[in-house]
Parts: sequence; structure tokens; C-alpha cells
Amino acid sequence: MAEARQEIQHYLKEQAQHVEETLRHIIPEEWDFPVKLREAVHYSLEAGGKRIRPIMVLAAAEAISNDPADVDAAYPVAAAIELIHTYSLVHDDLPAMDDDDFRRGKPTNHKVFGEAVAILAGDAMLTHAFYCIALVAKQKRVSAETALAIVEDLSVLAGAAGMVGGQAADILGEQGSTSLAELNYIHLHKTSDLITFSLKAGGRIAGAQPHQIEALEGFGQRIGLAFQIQDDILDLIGDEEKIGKKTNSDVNQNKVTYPYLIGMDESKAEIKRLTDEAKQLLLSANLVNPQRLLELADYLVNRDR
Ligand code: GRG
Repeated sequence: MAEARQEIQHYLKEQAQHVEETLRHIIPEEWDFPVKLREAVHYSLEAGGKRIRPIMVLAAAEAISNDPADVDAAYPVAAAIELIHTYSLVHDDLPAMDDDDFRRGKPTNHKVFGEAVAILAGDAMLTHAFYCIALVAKQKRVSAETALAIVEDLSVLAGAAGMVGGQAADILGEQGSTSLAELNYIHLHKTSDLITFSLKAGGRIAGAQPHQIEALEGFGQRIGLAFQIQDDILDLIGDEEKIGKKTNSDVNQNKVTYPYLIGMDESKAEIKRLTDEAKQLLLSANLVNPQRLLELADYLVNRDR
């Protein structure tokens, strides 16, 4: 058990380093735009973070195809989802939203660069994600049709019907009036949708069949929900050093969370139920290499950061 945990941690560290190398050069150096904006983008992109979503893109490609070239082809999309995720964190930390001073163990983007530049850095990252997907289509391995399907998925899952909608519902909800069904909506969209996107995109690049894409989607929704419930738990009982920001922010902001609505024990049981169901779904889809995704699901349930 301890050996398996060490092995997945080694894999995550190695993959995160590859993703970070891609992110360092993701905006062409010859593009002419204000240095401060470039610094603000790279400040947050290179602030660390677990890189779970890009790693999911790569692991999903690996689950579908034995050819390492299919995994290599997925890097621009891995970068795209980290750009979207990082923009969402920068905007979420703004005074108008969660008003946080620390993220990934460093002062938040607006604390360093000011609100206006932080907003624009988020805008730039969001837009650049779509540029990265266009790059995928320029590679011979990935068809324009596949890239178009990835653009469509990202527009839905990161947009109004996806992460942005989930964030809006979260901001509009409050303790005392938000039901469990509404909380599920929030978690499913605010958190699961980017994870689901990552898995589907990796699958698409590696040539997944429609039933395999469907299985990756079901797996993503469930582990995404479990990931967010664990996030709610860490906000209550996590170690600030490890998670890189203050704990108890949900309580201080009267946020509705799983532990608040159903209690800590039930929340932990729900994480286990969702993870088991996700793994079963994946196993029934006959993927060539599901092992890494199954290990990632287990790792996420037990994460402490
Ligand atoms: C501003 C449109 C918009 C959306 C914001 C990301 C987000 C939506 C809100 C941040 C708060 C939060 C708890 C979101 C749920 C998703 C989540 C658990 C984010 C943290 O992801 P990790 O743990 O972070 O992967 P790192 O830093 O490791 O990348």
C-alpha cells in the first residue's frame, strides 16, 4: 500500500514537471504585450499547484492508447486546462469573489499586481487556452474534427453551463437556503466539469471510441465530486502549510459545503462511494491501460493538499 502510494506520488511529480516545462514556454516569446501582464500570467501559472487536471489529460490518453506519441500529442491540451484552472483561481481570489490573500502558498495575483492586472491576466489565460487547442490541430496526429470536439467540450464545461455557472450558483447560494441538490449542482459544475473535460480531451486525442468517452465522462463526474468533497473537508481540518492557503474560509464566508449539510462521517462515506462507482465505470469500458486513472482516483480520495 505504502509502495503504491510512493509510486503514484513519483508519477505525479514527474508528470507535473513535464507540464510545468510546457507552461513556461506556453506564450510565444515574440508576442508583443506589456511585460507586467506577462509577469502576472507566469506568476500564477508557475506558482506550483498539483497539476491534477493536465495530468488527467495525459493519463486518459495513456489509458486509451499504448503509443507514447499519443500522450505527447496531448501536451498542448494539458497546458490549456491548466491555463483555464489557473485563470479561475486568480478570478476566484479577487475581492469581488472569495477575497483571498494567499494561493498555492504565495500572495494572490491581485495582491502582487493589483486588481486590474489580475483580471486581465485571468482573461489572457482563458483566451490562450483556446489558442493551445488550435495548436493541437496543427499537429499531424490530431484531426481538425477532434480539435473542434475539444473546443466544443471546453466551451461548455468551462463556460456558463459549466464551471462559470457552478461558480455563479456558489456565490448566489447561502447557508440555510441551499439544498443538497443545489450543492451537487455547484460541485458538479464548479469542480467536476474541468476534470471531466481533461479526461475526455485526453481520450479524444488518443482516439477513444464513443463508449470510452462516455465512461471517461462518468468517471470524471464522480471523482470530480469526490475531489470537491475532500476539498470541503480539507478546508475544515487540513494543514494550512500543505494546502497553501488559510483553512476555514468556507465557514467564515457562510459557504454551504458537504460537511455542513451532511456531516463529516457522511461526507467521507460519500467520497468512498463515488470513487468506487467511478472505478467500476472505468473498468467496464475495456480501456487498454486503465491502471493509472484508477490509481489517481485512489490518490485523490486520500490527498492532504
Ligand atoms: C472565477 C469563473 C470562476 C470560477 C472559479 C476554481 C474556482 C471556480 C473556485 C476556487 C475555489 C474552489 C474550492 C474551487 C473548486 C475547485 C478546486 C478544488 C480548486 C482547487 O484545485 P486544486 O486543489 O488546486 O487542484 P491546485 O492549486 O493544486 O491547482
